[in-house]
Amino acid sequence: MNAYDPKGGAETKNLICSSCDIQCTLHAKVVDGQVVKIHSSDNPIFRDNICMKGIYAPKGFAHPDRVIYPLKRVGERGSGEFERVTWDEALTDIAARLRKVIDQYGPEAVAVSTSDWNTSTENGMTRRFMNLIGSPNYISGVALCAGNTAAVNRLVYGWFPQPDFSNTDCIVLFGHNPKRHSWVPVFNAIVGAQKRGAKLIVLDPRKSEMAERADIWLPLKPGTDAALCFGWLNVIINEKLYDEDFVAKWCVGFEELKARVAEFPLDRVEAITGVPADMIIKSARLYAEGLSVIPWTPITDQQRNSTSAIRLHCILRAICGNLDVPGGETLQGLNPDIPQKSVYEMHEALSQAQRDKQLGADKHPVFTYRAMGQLEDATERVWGFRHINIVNGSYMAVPSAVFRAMADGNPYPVKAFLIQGNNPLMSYANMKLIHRAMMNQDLIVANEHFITPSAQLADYILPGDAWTERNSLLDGYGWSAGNKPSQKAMEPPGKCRGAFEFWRDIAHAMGLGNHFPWERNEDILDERVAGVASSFEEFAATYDAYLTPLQYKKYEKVGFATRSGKVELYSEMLKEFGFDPLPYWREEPEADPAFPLSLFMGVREDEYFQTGHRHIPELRERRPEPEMYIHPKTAAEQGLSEGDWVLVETKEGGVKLRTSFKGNMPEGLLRVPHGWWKPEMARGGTCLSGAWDYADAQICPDDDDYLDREQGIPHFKGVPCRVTRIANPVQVAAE
Ligand SMILES: Nc1nc2c(c(=O)[nH]1)N[C@H]1C(S)=C(S)[C@@H](COP(=O)(O)OP(=O)(O)OC[C@H]3O[C@@H](n4cnc5c(=O)[nH]c(N)nc54)[C@H](O)[C@@H]3O)O[C@H]1N2
Ligand SMILES: Nc1nc2c(c(=O)[nH]1)N[C@H]1C(S)=C(S)[C@@H](COP(=O)(O)OP(=O)(O)OC[C@H]3O[C@@H](n4cnc5c(=O)[nH]c(N)nc54)[C@H](O)[C@@H]3O)O[C@H]1N2
Ligand code: SF4
Ligand SMILES: [Mo]
Repeated sequence: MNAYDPKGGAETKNLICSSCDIQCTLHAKVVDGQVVKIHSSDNPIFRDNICMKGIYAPKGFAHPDRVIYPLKRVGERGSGEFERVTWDEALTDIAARLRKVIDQYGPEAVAVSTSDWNTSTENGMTRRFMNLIGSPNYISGVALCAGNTAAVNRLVYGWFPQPDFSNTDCIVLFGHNPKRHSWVPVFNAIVGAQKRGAKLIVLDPRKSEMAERADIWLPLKPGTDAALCFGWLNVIINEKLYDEDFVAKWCVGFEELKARVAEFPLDRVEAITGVPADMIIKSARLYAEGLSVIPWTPITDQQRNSTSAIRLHCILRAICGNLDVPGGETLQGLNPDIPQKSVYEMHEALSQAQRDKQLGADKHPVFTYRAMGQLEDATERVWGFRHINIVNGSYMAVPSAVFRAMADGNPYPVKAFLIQGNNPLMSYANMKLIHRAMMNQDLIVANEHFITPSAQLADYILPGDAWTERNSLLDGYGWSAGNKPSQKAMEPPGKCRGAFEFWRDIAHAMGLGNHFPWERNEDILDERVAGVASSFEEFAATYDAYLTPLQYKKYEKVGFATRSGKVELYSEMLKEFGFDPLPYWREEPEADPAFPLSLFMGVREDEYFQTGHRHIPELRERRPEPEMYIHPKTAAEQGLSEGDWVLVETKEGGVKLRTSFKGNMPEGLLRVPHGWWKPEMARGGTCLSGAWDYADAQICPDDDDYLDREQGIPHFKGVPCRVTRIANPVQVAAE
């Protein structure tokens, strides 16, 4: 390969980074068919949006451990040993084994787990395949992230809104803490808004980077966000700071809400959250004073009170007049010119009988077909299409229910598990259960870049292409109406193929090829942009982003996409499902003296995205080990010194971490990082490349006390725990 010559000989391509899920527009310098450098876009809108994960991405893609040929398991499941096979051999066997599972147990015995990045590149083919075979059992990491938030927002006002950072007066971050190397575009948008004079309110138990920048920091106890919202509503309703006209015309259930809010006098809220009443009053007034935004946050989609907390955010937005106005939060709907990927998902092909089998929907219906199906008439009326799937978070099965069915066959067996670029063993709660579930499968296929702990349990590992190696069209997760093209900058190595090809090829091998008529990924992309360009190539050469002007207050013409056509402060649908129709506060389970401390899973690592990237030396040397953050005083009480290795245990299990003193942590609270394993450690067996030592999923409980009632997603914020000093863990090296 030639050295990179900045003066000439290089080609520049416009790409969207998928090394995390925020989709920065970047440039790639290509020399002799290889990406030699990633740098920021010269478009002034995107110029500052880049982080170290994007910059080092080509190093990761060129890593010698990358899987570039299809691999087939040899030896026992979980031995971690594989041999090279051809795509044809793999696909023929996979199709035959899927057929066998379907014949024996029914199509619902096939489950799929995917992830955030994948939504940007598969053009709806994942759900299309599942709907055509007849399986409703799709799960995704987004069930613990923006996906479930999107579904709850749809219940309240029919869409998942986007904050208008450019025009707002006030930004409220419920824990959410974007940084210079974490969700950079959001960080830059907030910093830009502050420069313009917008105020910032941060709610965080820890004095985070964003809390440092805030006008008001509310140091609430972990897991108490919903209670804090009740405090704000109390002030806003009592002081009549809400938009009375909007509430009268466009909301149902205000009187009932008012009665519920009256159950939360500020002394009660102060007792639950630990935030002084005068701070609650001051911040509530600031929120209600002008136009304000509550950007999406993962903090409230990972709590036992998630559904209530997310609904309370929605209610605050609605009654304070922030919905679908400039400076508030916009309900963008579909782009009128470019069909989004939901259109390709073919949810209409799945029969009601198969929808009814979706795992977990009986107990926790909110993001499943059971609840989302009830919005279809309204969705069609308002948005012109029935089966909208925002952030891939609608029509999902409940992950813990799927793993139980995989492990124990209850209520019916799930025996084949297709994984697309997700590390499911480590990306949900209760890793022991997930491990048991995976060990009980007849077929596991992992479409991956690396032999992750999950892939180590697979029958086949099929090599995926990377974002520098494919053309794709990103439609803002179907959440915003903008579309961004990403140009292929180089050929994938070895036999790597894209997510589209993965589903297309499995579908063809199973005789479903007539529903997958596109020969190449680019054929679908051409089709999608046909309304605005003669080909995807032309589209990508013309637009950095394709946007149409936003229209505000669309509800005045078409209403909201809910059953009542209004904002549902009170939900008849939830009542019919047997839940409280209003948001409520659910107390923590009784304290157990064996677990005197508390922890939360979170604070993303700047260097890595979720469970990925630990193999890139330039990033790993910056953060070699998983770190438990602890206040020095709590550490002293526990007899710990900086750098000590500890076992942090919940009632579910233990995880090994290195102690790191942080003065900005509250006393008694520990931070556990998400997603640690060590690619350099031994594969398979009882090591699974360190997943059994370091992965947080081992200590995340998923019993009823720790699952949100309406959605069944786990509680990560404020889990009782204890900490014990241990010897430095032994690192079993890979051969
Ligand atoms: N226990 C626990 N679970 C969690 C969380 C937590 O904090 N704790 N966080 C939750 C949150 S917020 C989220 S967003 C989800 C995230 O869940 P995911 O989005 O699944 O994220 P990752 O763990 O990064 O797994 C992605 C996998 O895809 C592979 N990959 C990356 N790019 C490509 C590609 O282009 N092609 C192919 N074929 N593979 C690719 C990577 O190697 C990696 O193994 O996890 C959720 N789950
Ligand atoms: N570099 C990098 N960037 C990333 C990611 C990554 O893995 N690496 N992941 C991306 C993804 S998928 C996501 S979801 C986001 C997540 O990123 P963020 O939204 O920033 O979430 P976290 O970093 O987990 O935690 C943010 C803050 O929540 C606080 N917190 C903990 N418990 C509570 C609580 O109960 N209530 C409140 N109000 N605050 C609490 C923590 O102290 C912390 O300061 O980051 C994205 N950006
Ligand atoms: S923040 Fe970093 S990793 Fe995420 S999309 Fe932007 S450049 Fe890529
Ligand atoms: Mo996330």
